[in-house]
Amino acid sequence: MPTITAFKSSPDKGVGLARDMRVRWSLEEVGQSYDVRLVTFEEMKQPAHLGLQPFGQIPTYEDGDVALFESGAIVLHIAERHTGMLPSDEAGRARAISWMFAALNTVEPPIVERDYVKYFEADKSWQAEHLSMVDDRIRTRLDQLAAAMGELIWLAGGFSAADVLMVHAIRRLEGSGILEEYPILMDYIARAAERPAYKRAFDAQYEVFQKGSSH
Ligand code: GTB
Repeated sequence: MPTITAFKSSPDKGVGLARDMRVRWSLEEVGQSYDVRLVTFEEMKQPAHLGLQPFGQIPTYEDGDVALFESGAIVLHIAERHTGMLPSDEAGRARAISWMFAALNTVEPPIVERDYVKYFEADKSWQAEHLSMVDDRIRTRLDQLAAAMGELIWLAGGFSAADVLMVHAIRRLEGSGILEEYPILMDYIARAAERPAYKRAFDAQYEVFQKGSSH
């Protein structure tokens, strides 16, 4: 049974924005049970964890001889070893993997940048200007993503690992007001959140927050 790592005390307060959520969701989609090792910020910077995750972050994934870091690599590993998260034909699979990389390399970066500007540049006189520039870059990507989705239900034919990564990446914009400009993407997130596997993953990470805040 694989073991993953997650925040002992998630800064997102259980809303499921930390990247263990995409790993939990993938494991739930394929029906693979898993253990979770909760780590503190201090533990993540210690040699034991750095041996697994050189950047001192969560999530990680261990299963027998296999030790992985980077949520995208973990989701791909899970998708490749089970059915149901990647198309079975070569062309469809390649297309879905392209969308996985697009989520991580093209759509997610300005979204993550937004959080840095918001939280780490709060004392800078140019914060508002920088935030507006980053928001424009985000809108460019969301315009393109919404156009590509059009009438599609999922990004690559049926539901796939690409949807796990894309939905989770854009969910990080919740609360910014930007997502509401994109009904196509709001519907996409709502569809994903209705999936039983998503709900189980969400509940599991929420339970960590609840237990942590009850003592
Ligand atoms: N590229 C890596 C991956 O995809 O696995 C990035 C992993 C990563 O950023 N991990 C974060 C982490 O461990 C947690 S998920 N940070 C601690 C550190 O770097 O010291 C990012 C995250 C954190 C918090 C919220 N939040 O509070 O809303 C959302 C997302």
